[in-house]
Amino acid sequence: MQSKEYLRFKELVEEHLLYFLPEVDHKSITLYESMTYSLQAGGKLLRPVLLLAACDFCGGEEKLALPYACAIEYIHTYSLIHDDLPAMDDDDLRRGIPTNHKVFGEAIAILAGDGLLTSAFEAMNKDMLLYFDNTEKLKRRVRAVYEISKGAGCRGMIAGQVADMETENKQCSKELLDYIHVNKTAALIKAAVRAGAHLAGADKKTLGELDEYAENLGLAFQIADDILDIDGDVEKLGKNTGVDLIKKKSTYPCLYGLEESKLRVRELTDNAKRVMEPYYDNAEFFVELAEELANRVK
Ligand code: GRG
Repeated sequence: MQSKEYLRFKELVEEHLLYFLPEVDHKSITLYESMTYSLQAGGKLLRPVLLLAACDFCGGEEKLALPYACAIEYIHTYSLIHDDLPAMDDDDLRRGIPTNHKVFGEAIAILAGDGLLTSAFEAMNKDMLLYFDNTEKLKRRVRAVYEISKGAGCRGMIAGQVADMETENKQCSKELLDYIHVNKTAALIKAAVRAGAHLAGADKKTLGELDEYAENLGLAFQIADDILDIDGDVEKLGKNTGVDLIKKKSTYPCLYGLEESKLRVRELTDNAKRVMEPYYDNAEFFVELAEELANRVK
């Protein structure tokens, strides 16, 4: 993502990503190394950037949203570490480098994921402690934490992951595939914009529009990711093995084919843009981001 605004938010997150992690005892240095290894592996920081952008869009100071932005990246990173484990996807590479369990071993990778997940809530709670005497500001923060917990939890990302795992090697209905995408991917993306909007005290209408934007963006993002995965697997494993591997997974290209998947990415992207376009210049970031993400699979 190359837009100036994206890079500015991304830089802000990069500068603070370690700052909100709890200090660890020197005896836990391996744990800390393992957590920061994955955190600093060069992710796009899409979710924290969206959180900051939503807060900014709704008139909030982006600085106030930083602990929550970093927290959502801790949660996202934990989910990737766990997803790569032998018990799940058993992947060797993530973000272009060896996966956490390949470097630190399975036990430490599990604990690093746990450490990142709990650190997210520690960071957000530590920030909330500063606002005990200001009910309005505290309420906004409590709402943000609620959104993030819901998106990451068993009514969101974890539910999607379980459904995804349970359909592996099985026929998956289109309805179930949508359920997986909405929960596994779109839920945390939606949580990011909703949390950012709440922190700025957004009204219901704006919240609803951001929500619709994020759901369309999240779905388009997942389908695009699955399309990109096909190219990656085929390149890595050769055409036959690559295509066989793809068939084991519940993905949009597998059910609908490549061309229809690309059309669906376009349709969802247009939906996302249409929600934000009435805001003209104020929503430039959101419109450009949707377009940039879709262009990855044009
Ligand atoms: C293990 C609880 C648990 C959940 C796992 C996130 C997830 C759920 C699985 C990862 C596999 C996957 C393809 C998920 C879909 C979401 C997605 C496209 C993740 C990758 O997000 P990016 O592209 O990654 O934002 P970077 O590395 O840029 O942060």
